[in-house]
Amino acid sequence: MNEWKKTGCVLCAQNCGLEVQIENNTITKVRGDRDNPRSKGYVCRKGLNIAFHQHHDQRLQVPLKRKGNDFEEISWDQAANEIAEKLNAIVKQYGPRSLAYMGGGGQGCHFEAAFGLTLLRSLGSRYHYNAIAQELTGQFWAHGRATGKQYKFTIPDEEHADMLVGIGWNGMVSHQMPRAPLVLKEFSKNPDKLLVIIDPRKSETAQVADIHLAIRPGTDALLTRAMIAIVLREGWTDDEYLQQHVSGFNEIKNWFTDFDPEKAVALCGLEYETVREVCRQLRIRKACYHPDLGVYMNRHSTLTSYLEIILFTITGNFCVSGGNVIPGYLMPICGHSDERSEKTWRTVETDFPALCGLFPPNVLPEEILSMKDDRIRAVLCSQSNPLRSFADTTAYEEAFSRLDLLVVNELAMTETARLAHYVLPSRSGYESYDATFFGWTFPEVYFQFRHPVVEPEGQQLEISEIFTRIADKAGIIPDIPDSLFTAAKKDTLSFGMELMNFMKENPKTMPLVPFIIAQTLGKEFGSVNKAWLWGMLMTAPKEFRKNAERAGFTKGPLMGEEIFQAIINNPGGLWIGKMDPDDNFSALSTEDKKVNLYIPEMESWIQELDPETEQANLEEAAREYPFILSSGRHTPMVANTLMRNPDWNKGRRACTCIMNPGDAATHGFRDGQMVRVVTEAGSVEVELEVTGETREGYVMIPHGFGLDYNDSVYGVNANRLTKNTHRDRLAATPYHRYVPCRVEAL
Ligand SMILES: Nc1nc2c(c(=O)[nH]1)N[C@H]1C(S)=C(S)[C@@H](COP(=O)(O)OP(=O)(O)OC[C@H]3O[C@@H](n4cnc5c(=O)[nH]c(N)nc54)[C@H](O)[C@@H]3O)O[C@H]1N2
Ligand SMILES: Nc1nc2c(c(=O)[nH]1)N[C@H]1C(S)=C(S)[C@@H](COP(=O)(O)OP(=O)(O)OC[C@H]3O[C@@H](n4cnc5c(=O)[nH]c(N)nc54)[C@H](O)[C@@H]3O)O[C@H]1N2
Ligand code: SF4
Ligand SMILES: [Mo]
Repeated sequence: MNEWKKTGCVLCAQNCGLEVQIENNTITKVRGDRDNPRSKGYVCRKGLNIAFHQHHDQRLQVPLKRKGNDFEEISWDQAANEIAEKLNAIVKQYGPRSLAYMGGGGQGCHFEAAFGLTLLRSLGSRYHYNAIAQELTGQFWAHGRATGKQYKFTIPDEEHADMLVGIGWNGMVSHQMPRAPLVLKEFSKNPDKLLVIIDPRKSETAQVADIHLAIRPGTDALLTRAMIAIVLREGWTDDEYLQQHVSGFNEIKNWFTDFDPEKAVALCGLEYETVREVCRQLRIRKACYHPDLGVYMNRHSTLTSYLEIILFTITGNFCVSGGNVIPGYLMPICGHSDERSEKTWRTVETDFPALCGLFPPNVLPEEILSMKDDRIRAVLCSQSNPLRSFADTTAYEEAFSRLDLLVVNELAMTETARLAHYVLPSRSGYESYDATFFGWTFPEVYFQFRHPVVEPEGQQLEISEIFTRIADKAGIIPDIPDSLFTAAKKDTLSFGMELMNFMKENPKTMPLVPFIIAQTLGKEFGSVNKAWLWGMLMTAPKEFRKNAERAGFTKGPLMGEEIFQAIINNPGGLWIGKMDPDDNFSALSTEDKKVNLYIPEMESWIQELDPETEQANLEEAAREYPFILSSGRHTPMVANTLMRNPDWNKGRRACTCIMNPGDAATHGFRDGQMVRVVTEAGSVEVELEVTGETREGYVMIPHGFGLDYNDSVYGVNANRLTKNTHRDRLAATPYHRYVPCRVEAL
């Protein structure tokens, strides 16, 4: 009988545990892995179709170099040599600000990040662009002020909560927490638990909610300000908690007093009494919240994130079991960068700072098209398809075609790859050792290091290996003594000792340690990623080791080795730590170990937010464009741009523009007809689907379509309709859930 091999799904951040069967190097059967401690056997339709992601006609096999409008095959040596030479030349002539790295891993393959970043920094640049900076950076920034570090954001501790508030989140379809549909159904069915969903439409998740607040699109900031005002007015603050665990509350109190919550709630299209009742429940229950793209990709998004933190903190639900908690991890998903510091880099043309160490994809076209000398001229792009994924495809096309150097590390010949000077074939999540750093849990700390389950069929390499080769040719990697190679051949213990000695004698090479490990232990292991797992564990911070000790690993110098072996021996995932379940405050990085609520810069933004001003702003947009478009709807037939072969959706209506029956009747549209959707950025022609899944005035098109597969384009590209300059003032995240549009008959 064919054996089941353990792996994981790489199609969304959950990375559910999977078991697969392989025949002739092909994935033939898939099921959820019941032994996986985090996903416990759960799998969705996408995961079951993972073979469509792994095996398709557009997989890249060999390194390619642009030749006119086509590509020619070249050797890895030539590719690494030429790219290294060009990078050095560009940086020498125009300075380090001319180089950007757009990558770091999408959903399931994050091990390249250490190598891409080390290469970038060795060349002097800090311009790390990443998809996280088009959704999460505003939320992480607000958390950074509250918790002390931007990577110390919180997640809902839904397991111990009796109230879950979903804000702009359709977890029944998009997940975004382990086994989300099962968790949501449990909240829905259990009479002791309360599920509140704030969403303009009756989404799949709103349908199972106890309370659905069908908010007017784009007004979450106003609603949250009103909810804080209600809590203060009614005296529903948790005063003992505030005393003990919170700083800065007195400084912000009066931002909410001279404000009319009744009027605000009415403008949000909601009933005051229902909103008031939700506020009361927040005070008396163990309540947690899950915000998502409905607010991250919307008007006032960073402000909304800040207000949500205030609301859940003053009601005593922050950093406590059953509330929102700082999760544990082996490696945080991003860094911390204080935009108030002179040292933090800002973009040259648009003057946005790094948040969480990341720059927002929304500004990259302007940074490339800038007239300034130190504009961006070279981009290293990995595991990302900006020409379909990021706002304003037209701006991206223009910008990317102006680059002196575009290198794309890809599985497939994508829309972005087609514009590249070099396209480098990399191994997929099923051909390599790799992992996600998205696997947040509380209090247990989870990790899964997947093993390869199929062989690469061409010359594909791990991206970490590709970056190491480029760094080598660029002269970045220091001379490595024979003793290190010899020790690597022996065992990891000897190697560790030898590496420590080397670092002591050559402290300047410390930042290059990923490359040094890649060249030595990586060769021995036949995998740079596997060697880097070892490297990470050897340098894991004190906090991680404390958690590991709580989970039963032995304190002392051999702990890293012990965890390394445990991870390698459990390719299906395991618990590698446990946080203190009774004291999440100890995870705070603020000096006083209190949650800080005072962000002085936000005062004026909050004061702008009154019902009159909001009403005027909302009506202004409506004058020219009667509909609001959600450019991006996560349906079970979308997996970002990770499924290029449309056959996995055969027979389904995968890419339509949905419209409410009332609107269709008013405008004389019928289901199935073609319409033109027009925005400031452009227009697309798309099939109309008339359905009660959306509300009046709100139309939706999924993202992740408009992909070219075997010379046909499937569905429409939602990012022809989005303008990259419509963005959050602080984090520059896009307004994908609030795109004013017109719908015309064809
Ligand atoms: N099937 C599927 N699942 C996925 C993905 C996929 O491609 N396909 N991608 C994954 C990724 S990368 C991500 S980031 C997540 C995203 O996961 P979600 O954020 O849950 O996905 P969305 O479909 O954008 O759902 C957001 C909800 O916000 C609502 N909304 C729109 N406007 C507003 C508003 O003004 N206020 C409020 N409160 N709500 C509003 C929408 O109606 C929608 O129901 O999904 C992940 N899961
Ligand atoms: N208009 C609009 N646009 C959106 C959204 C929206 O709601 N509306 N949602 C956005 C969100 S939330 C996200 S997260 C982004 C994601 O956008 P992207 O960052 O572009 O990520 P993906 O679409 O997941 O994958 C991009 C590419 O990575 C490649 N890839 C996957 N795995 C590997 C690997 O192991 N190695 C290599 N070399 N390549 C690999 C795939 O082949 C694919 O071409 O898109 C977003 N774009
Ligand atoms: S929930 Fe996400 S990780 Fe799990 S099977 Fe579905 S797509 Fe894959
Ligand atoms: Mo995302």
